[in-house]
Amino acid sequence: MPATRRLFFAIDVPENIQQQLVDWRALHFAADTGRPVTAANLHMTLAFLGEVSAQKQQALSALAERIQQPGFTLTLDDAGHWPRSRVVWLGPKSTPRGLLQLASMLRSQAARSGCAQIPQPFHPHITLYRQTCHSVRLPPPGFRWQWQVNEFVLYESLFERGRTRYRPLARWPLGQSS
Ligand code: 2AM
Repeated sequence: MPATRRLFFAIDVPENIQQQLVDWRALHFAADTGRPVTAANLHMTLAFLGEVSAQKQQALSALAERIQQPGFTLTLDDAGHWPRSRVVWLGPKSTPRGLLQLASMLRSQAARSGCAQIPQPFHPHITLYRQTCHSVRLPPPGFRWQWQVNEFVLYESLFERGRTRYRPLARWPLGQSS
């Protein structure tokens, strides 16, 4: 077992929506936009933990287990390009309160446990492309995907045979939506 693992808490994207996003992306972005994130790797990071020991992973999992938060509806109706980090993303125009609360709890638990510096503020997004070209033409508004988020996930980020893969390690349910 490795001494540390690269971990993050996230919300995953339902499989049918992963496929819809990939199909829509192929239609609306130029081929040279950047490196597309594979369908199975699409996710929304809640808290990035960085390299974490098994002991710290256990402690953070025990804290995650105790979180009692309602689920929420997530709508993806906004897109943008961050030239500095060279990513194109999808996200909500309006962030659900449940998402903000969940991310804020996980991020403060991570910070108190001495995990990697958590950037402030939280910008909920799903990365669609990495290593983007300088100028990206974004699709016209009017797109929208929506689903009910009922759980959050602890992922390990692996780099194997030249590819990044995210492996789910644990899942925790959210309560009934308020
Ligand atoms: P990104 O999609 O905006 O690049 C796994 O690497 C996930 O953790 C990705 O969603 C990535 O966000 C996020 N991540 C990676 N390194 C990070 C860092 N140093 N700070 C915050 N988030 C990071």
